[in-house]
Amino acid sequence: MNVKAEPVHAALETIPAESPGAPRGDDNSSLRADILEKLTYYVGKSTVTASDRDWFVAVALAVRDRVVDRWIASTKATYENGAKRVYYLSLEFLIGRLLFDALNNLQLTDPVRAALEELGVDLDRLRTVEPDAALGNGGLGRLAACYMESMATLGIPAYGYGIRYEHGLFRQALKNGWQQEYPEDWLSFGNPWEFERPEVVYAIGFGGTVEAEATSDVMVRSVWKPAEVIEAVAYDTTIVGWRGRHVNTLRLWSARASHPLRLDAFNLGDHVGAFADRMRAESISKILYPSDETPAGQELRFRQEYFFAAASLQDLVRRHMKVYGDIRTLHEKVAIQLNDTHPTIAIVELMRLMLDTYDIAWEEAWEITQKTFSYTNHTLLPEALESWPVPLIERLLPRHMQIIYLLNAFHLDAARSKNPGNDALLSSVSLIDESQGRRVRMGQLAFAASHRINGVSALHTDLMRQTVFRDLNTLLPGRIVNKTNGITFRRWLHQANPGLTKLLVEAIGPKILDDSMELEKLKPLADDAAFREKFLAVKRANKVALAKVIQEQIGIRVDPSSLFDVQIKRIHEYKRQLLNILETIALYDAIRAQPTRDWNHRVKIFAGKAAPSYHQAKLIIKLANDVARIVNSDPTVRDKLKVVFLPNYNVSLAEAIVPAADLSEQISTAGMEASGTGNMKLALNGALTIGTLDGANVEILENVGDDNIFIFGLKADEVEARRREGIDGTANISNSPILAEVIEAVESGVFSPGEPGRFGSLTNALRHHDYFMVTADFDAYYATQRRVGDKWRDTAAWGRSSILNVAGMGWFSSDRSIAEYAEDIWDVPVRY
Ligand code: NBX
Ligand code: IMP
Repeated sequence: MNVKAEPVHAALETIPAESPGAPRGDDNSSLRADILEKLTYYVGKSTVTASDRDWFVAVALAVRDRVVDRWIASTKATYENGAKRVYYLSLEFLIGRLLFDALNNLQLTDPVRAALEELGVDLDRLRTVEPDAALGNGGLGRLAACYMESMATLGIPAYGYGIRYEHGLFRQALKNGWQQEYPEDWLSFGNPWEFERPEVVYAIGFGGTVEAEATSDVMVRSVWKPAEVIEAVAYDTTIVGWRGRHVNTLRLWSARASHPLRLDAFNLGDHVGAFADRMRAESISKILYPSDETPAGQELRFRQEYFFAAASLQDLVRRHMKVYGDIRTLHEKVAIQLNDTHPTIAIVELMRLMLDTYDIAWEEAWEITQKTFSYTNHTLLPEALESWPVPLIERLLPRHMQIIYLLNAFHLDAARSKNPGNDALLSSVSLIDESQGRRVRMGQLAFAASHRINGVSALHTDLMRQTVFRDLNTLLPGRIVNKTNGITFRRWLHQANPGLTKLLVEAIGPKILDDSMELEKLKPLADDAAFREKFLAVKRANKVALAKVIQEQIGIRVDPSSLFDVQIKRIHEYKRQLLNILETIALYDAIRAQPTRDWNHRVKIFAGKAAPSYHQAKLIIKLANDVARIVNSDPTVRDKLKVVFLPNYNVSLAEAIVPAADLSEQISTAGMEASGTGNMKLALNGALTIGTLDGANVEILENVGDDNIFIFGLKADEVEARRREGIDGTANISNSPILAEVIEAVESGVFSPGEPGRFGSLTNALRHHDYFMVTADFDAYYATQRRVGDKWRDTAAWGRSSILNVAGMGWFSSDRSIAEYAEDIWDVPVRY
């Protein structure tokens, strides 16, 4: 960050005197000396032989030392003041790079840059050698990362718990326009941020039997005797809050065999077989499941879920018992947030620990559980709601299955007595689905065990109440609350867009660095022509930088004065990249029909990964690339239209694209995108949104005003009504000459010469099974894109709207979201 951020408001708190390490200086010469020391004695290289990666490690270690002082102080303070702790359980943390997070939040960017300059090393080059920690699929995982940063910023004693996947989300390459997946290897050169904790290790059982043991003449306790035991080893990463005020822990678990090799087999000469158990155990933390929105459904995935839930619970219960010595006070000192249903088995694990280890009576155990847990729902798509076959749970976790049966019996009894004779309600709230083999519904279980269940945008929360959780909401009213998502401005404004941040600080003062609502002060400047010039100059510089990335990555030259029209997110039918591609083709047809008209110049920028087994999504990627090839090589089109698909979308690529976007495509079928967070990042960086009334777009509209956003298309209730009428697209297509021509072009092989049938499954779905309402929304989308084009011609009007977007986005800070969770769900204080 180039911003000179004087800590005028919240001055850095001094590190407590009893801080164990020698205090490390933040001046250039101390930093330079420390970096050199790390390079020499930890990396083992001289300045002559050091590679960029060596320098990166040396810098990371020098910065990490400065974090650790604060980390130990924060942890100690939490112990000393008996504060309630928040545990954020998530199977995904999509963190990205950490160097600039730490530098920026400790205000060390400029001193480290200067120290390195004296050593002849460029900090920005080092930045790019850090691999992304891609331990997540998309929005859900990135949200967890933003929330960790905000919890530290707000001084909430919080732990993130997850899995230390050896391989994060796959690397995407494009081969002839087809997605290819390659394993991701972020740990191959080591990870300077993590602390291995070989002494923090828990036994995790699987399989086996449950036996009844008499504990007295009248009491019997269940004892689970697992057949297989795996070890969970902790790895800690520090999470630094803004201005280094507070530092939290992200604790990720790695799986290890309890017996690394079978000596008997080894001695008999079976050198490979001797390691078989080890391989099997370690497979649990090998790889992140790359499917989002559809549950993976495999046994290994369920083992991952239990592995990390059980390790996390043992760890937090140990910590609680160490300090308070009484499991009955758990809910007073601990709040556990479930990031979607993936960690739901933790609920049953806590019940098991209380019943079988601590001899707590059922009623009381269940009360403590409900007061401790809360659950965030991220999707309503029925196919995305997680459920596990009863026989699988019975086999892997026999004691847990018994507890689930008991929970369900009590739960259904309560439901029956409140709603006698209502069988439909009973089967809808049941924890066990009987419709397709018996399966445990993790959403229902998470709901029943939580005092709060939250949606991630206002619309999504309303739809939760009306659809998936309608009956549960009647049975257990008042638990559903809305906590609209947010993003951390430290990463998505200060770090990603230093140019804009600097301008904002100059224009409205440094307070914006601490209080996102200060951005409102920008509003009057939208009408100030001189400010608009400066603002657009920053955007222009960011676009030049992105154009360079595009040229380097895929060899396509784009004109930075074009409108950069951006759709970056996972590839999904409901997100409707296809709608965008069809409009691109329509625009291409129009340009070819009248090549000499005074067209706006546009660059359509796509990026995103498809789940490896998601056929239609992969075909959409291929279509985007085929359209790109034809359009980009058509001499009649030239700079009027370029289509770009950037491979391997990840957090770091997002940080390059977001500040350079003019138009943000948020065009999901209404009712299907729970919130979206990319929409917030793009608007915060001055992109105007073209979008449906879906997810948090609704709240973006409210905050930026309807003159500064392009809303189109069916609303959620209209989508539902249309679907009831049928989802054949034939009439929509025949009523839209433009769309008809576009689909015919695709079907006739214009973009797939020699293979006209290539996109048949996409076009057939459009014609006869248009569940995602692409044909129904096409004309509205096309017309709205023309309004976008008209506005773009009026630079002053565009600049004004762009500024008003930035000005209106303060509410979308994850500090606001987390403050709401703290107050309404966790009951913990926040410190600004
Ligand atoms: O969570 C996303 C939603 O689609 C977004 O609308 C929302 O903004 C975001 C944060 O609330 N969901 C998501 O990213 N889901 C997954 O990545 C996912 C991963 C694994 C899985 C199911 C869903 N089994
Ligand atoms: P844990 O909370 O037991 O996982 O320990 C994590 C870190 O917290 C330890 O390495 C200590 O630095 C610190 N810590 C643990 N127990 C105490 C305590 O009782 N007082 C202050 N700090 C503690």
